[in-house]
Amino acid sequence: QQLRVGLVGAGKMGADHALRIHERISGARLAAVADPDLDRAQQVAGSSGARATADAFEVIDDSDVDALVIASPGAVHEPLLLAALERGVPVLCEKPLTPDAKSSLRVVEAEEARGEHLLQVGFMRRFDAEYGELKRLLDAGELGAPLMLHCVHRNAATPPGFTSEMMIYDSVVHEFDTARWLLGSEIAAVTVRAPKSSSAAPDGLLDPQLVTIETTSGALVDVEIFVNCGFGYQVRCEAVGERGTALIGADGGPLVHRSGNWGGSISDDFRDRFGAAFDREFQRWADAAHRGHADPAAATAWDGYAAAAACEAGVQAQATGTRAEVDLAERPDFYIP
Ligand code: ISE
Repeated sequence: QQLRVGLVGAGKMGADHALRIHERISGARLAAVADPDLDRAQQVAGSSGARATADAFEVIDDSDVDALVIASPGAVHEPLLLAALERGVPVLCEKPLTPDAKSSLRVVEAEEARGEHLLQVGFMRRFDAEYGELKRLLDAGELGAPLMLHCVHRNAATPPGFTSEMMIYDSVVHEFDTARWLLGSEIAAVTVRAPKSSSAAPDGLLDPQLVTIETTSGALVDVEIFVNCGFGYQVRCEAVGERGTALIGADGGPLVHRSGNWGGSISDDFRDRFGAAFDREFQRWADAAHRGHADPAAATAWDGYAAAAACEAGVQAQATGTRAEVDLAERPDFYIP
């Protein structure tokens, strides 16, 4: 019996995930697609045989749907997630869980009240082979106690309307999650500074920025976020421990010599750089959803909430130019692994 997946949101990520389910994930098929733009929903449903509708709740309440992928904009996630929890189906929700900490906490509380782990947040880096190896090195103590992470997060260019705040809550949100996950610690405070902006950045965008993250374990994380770097999509992380360091995201792949040049190539966007991670995330999610719950390796609703709280501190630090502390609720036992 194949897992019948309902997809809510048929934009860039939704379309990519539909293709992934259709072509690469075993044991799952696309059963229904919702998007307020019905044409887009129909296009994404395409040849998969899935039904298309403009109404997300029609898909969420559909008894022929066993599990949901939510890939609509974060601003509309809360009511969708609450309805999915009410129905009791497993959900893979693209980041962010919701756009702010308060609404994320309401989702956390609703899941806890239901008493089942049904939600997971699409922080795909947790499924990347190199991030996985770095996590293993840190957990095994092979680098000694972790002291710092040096992170680089670059995009070739921004879509229209991308703001300085989005560089924190849409981009650096990944580093908030990976820092918490790699270091096994919550985020205590955030500081944001910026050099003069690149002349390639759209008017008014503070690009690049330098974000410093303090964890409750006493580690420091620096993040260069540069979203109009021009040359491609690049994500690096170097962990510094008491006895060693490890770097991931260094350039790899074939070294090509051609027409007076040597070198390699670079991904142009995250769907390429993290394609294998998304595939792994989805396959594991589908396997767990068959058993009626979220994948225990994935980011939970609590992780989504903690990332949202860190983003709020980050946006505040950016606006004020001073250090902002993260205001975090107490973690319920339900979310302690
Ligand atoms: C985008 O939403 C992502 O999640 C990408 O991984 C990130 O690199 C980009 O900056 C975000 O806008």
